[in-house]
Amino acid sequence: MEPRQPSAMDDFMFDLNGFLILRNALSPEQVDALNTAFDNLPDVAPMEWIGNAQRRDYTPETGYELHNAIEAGSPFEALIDHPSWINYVRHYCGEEKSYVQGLFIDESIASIRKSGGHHPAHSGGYQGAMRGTYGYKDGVFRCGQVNIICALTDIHDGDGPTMVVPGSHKSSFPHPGIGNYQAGDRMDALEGSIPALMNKGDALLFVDGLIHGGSSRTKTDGERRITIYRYGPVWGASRFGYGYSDELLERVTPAQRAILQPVAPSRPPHFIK
Ligand SMILES: O=C(O)CCC(=O)C(=O)O
Repeated sequence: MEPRQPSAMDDFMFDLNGFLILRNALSPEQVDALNTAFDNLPDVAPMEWIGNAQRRDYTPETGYELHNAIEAGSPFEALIDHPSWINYVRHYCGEEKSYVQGLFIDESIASIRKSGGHHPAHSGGYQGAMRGTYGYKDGVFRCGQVNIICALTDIHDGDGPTMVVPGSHKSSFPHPGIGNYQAGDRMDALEGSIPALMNKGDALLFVDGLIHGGSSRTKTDGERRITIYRYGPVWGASRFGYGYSDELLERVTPAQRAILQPVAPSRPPHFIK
């Protein structure tokens, strides 16, 4: 598959709203492979490890969140530089036309949400961390972090869609409806927010500085399944300190390795064991 390229309309809408929905980003075969991988994930307790991936739920309400999911098998590895979005994230947060151009993935998550779960509202331009900042200047994008959320199940009303407040990546004021993250404000009725409704295989791309969160999953049966990959510039570091195993780094393609480990350690020969 030829990599998709961001169009002039994509750039316009991303700048305006802070997000895009990439329809049919994953093929039906990739969706099936990821769902099979999800089926086989052991139901470990929070903070337990599965190989080099760790269950680390953001809050008790988010439900099962497996971090460093890239280490959970080949269907997750295939997402590292997926042709449906790799040129988008390079364009928006890859420090194009600079001396440090390139990408790094600092978080990769497999998320399973059951009835009642949600992810609290957070982010926004007001006092936003540089890590998630939105930037465009002198003809280049300079975002700190761009996320790709892939829907592996249909995510319609009641399924707990991710919600965003369009344009809030540039807001100069705090949203009066959001307290602090730990207070767990729900996205559901947040003024100005809209749901990102997706069919399985679609992907939501957004700058992390956009107000966002996961609305309440009101359906009582089934589960919502997504992957979340957070891309940033090559000089970024893993938020929770996860690293990649030597086996993974040796197995992936050179292009994928350049994303997982863009800056290999430089050491004099006598340091190398
Ligand atoms: O679970 C969701 O729908 C949103 C996830 C989210 O807000 C995040 O990972 O920052």
